[in-house]
Amino acid sequence: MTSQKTALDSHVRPTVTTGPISGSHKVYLEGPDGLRVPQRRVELSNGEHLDLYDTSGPYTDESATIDVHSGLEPLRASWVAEREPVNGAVTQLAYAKAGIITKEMAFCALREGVDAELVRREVEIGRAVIPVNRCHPESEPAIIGKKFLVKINANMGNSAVTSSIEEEVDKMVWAARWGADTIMDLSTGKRIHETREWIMRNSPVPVGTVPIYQALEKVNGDPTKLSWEVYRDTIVEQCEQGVDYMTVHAGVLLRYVPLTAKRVTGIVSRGGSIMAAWCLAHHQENFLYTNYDELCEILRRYDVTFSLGDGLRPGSIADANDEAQFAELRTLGELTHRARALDVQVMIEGPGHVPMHKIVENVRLEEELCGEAPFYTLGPLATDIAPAYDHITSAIGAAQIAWAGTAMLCYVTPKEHLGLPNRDDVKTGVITYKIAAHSADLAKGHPKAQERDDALSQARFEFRWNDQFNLSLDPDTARSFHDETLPAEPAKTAHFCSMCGPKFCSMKITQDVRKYAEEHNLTSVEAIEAGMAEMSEEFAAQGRQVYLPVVEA
Ligand code: IRN
Ligand code: FE2
Repeated sequence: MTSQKTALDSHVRPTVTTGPISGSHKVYLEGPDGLRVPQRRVELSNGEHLDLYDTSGPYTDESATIDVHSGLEPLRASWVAEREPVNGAVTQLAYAKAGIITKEMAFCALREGVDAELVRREVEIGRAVIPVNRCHPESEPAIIGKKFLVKINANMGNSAVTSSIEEEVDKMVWAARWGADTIMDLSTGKRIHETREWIMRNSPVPVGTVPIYQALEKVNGDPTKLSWEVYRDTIVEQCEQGVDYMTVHAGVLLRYVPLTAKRVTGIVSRGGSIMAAWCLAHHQENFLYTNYDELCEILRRYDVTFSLGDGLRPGSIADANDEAQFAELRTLGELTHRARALDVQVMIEGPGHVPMHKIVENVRLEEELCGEAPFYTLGPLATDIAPAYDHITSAIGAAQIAWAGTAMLCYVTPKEHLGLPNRDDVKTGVITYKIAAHSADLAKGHPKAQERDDALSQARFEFRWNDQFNLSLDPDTARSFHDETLPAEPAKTAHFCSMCGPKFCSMKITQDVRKYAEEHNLTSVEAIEAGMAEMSEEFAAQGRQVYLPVVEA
């Protein structure tokens, strides 16, 4: 398994965004064995600072030289090279089972602020995965599991009708900058291999793909022409390039396809519909299912993580939690246990479109059937009625499903159901999903999550406007909204904003109450009472009139 890297074409000239995010700079948390975990330090105007989990890679490090034509430094190359296999396997799962804490595990532990033994243990029992293909040494390891910070994935990739390699590389760097923990290259158009090579060599985050898309391209888009051989060659090609996790729709069994006949939206998964078409045309069992052991063997050699696809996920509120969906989930459970026995890491993909009252059942069933393998869901959209706002309809479901135990959320952009997302849509999708993920982290009581809320709230209360912007998920937009009405520099310390103006700012009034209390040696409640007594005396002195008499002109 010698990875022969295709040289990156010099005719392709992507421009990627570099430089720190406003108000912050890169620092490294030093760990044992020379481990350096990147963090983003937000410097505050009161002399304090806050260090944040950072997915942006070297692009936000001012001291790093970025050359997209040679790609990122292969950080993990020596970690991979110096490691002996255990029981013939080189996967994080095999090492975890053998009681070994790998550098990747130690890195994740430092990154999450938890004990390395917890990381090892969660990987061992399959409740967490670390998607790190040996051929993607440029990546900074991240752990996906319910005991850790909720992760988000950003999809990108060209289609037959739109986008170029330049745009997709730019989107990848852009998504990582705003907080995408992984990205998926879902290219289906021209130059799929080359686009992926560019993304792999420059991506600091794990990269996922859906290999059936490229396999279909190889048979000129006719699903009935697909075969295990074409698929197998595609998988090997992608493993060699360094893809860290792969969506595999092996649970779409022939006998489940009729269960979708009466659905409002049938089969909405691209991969699911391709496999269903193949099964029906040949009247044979899904070749991903019948060749599953060999598939496991291949993924195991590279430590590629399975993302078992939800080919029969509901595509509408009407179809949520139906027989087809749960039949497939049961098969995914069987496949999870088979992969784990072969030391291959597994995540499970989930819906889709689900109304709020049916969300928790999805998590409960997934955990029961799939031995708590990390759940990775696409939203779900909590309602179907808002195309153009589906980042929001889906973030409502995403926050809830993450709170219930989903480990990673696949973002949905405002273009969902309408078109290919552009760079602005990518940012909107990422920020929206950071909100959902972080809200779940808070609700789950993650020890570090609330630090950021508290720091931001404190800054807001103390009218440290720049600190408030810099602590936010999107400092640039927060600042520009503020500056729309109060652009002058003194407004950055003013004790009000243009929403309520100086007289009606509740925070200013609270501060005045506290100040009055302090000056008069009262508690705040007494201060309010005392202040009211003063006011009522004034009122009485004015003759107790609520409305002032109209002065005739
Ligand atoms: C995530 C959870 N369920 C589906 N997804 C993502 O949907 C999957 O990871 C991939 O990025 C995308 C398209 O999958 P289909 O439509 O081929 O199933
Ligand atoms: Fe949909």
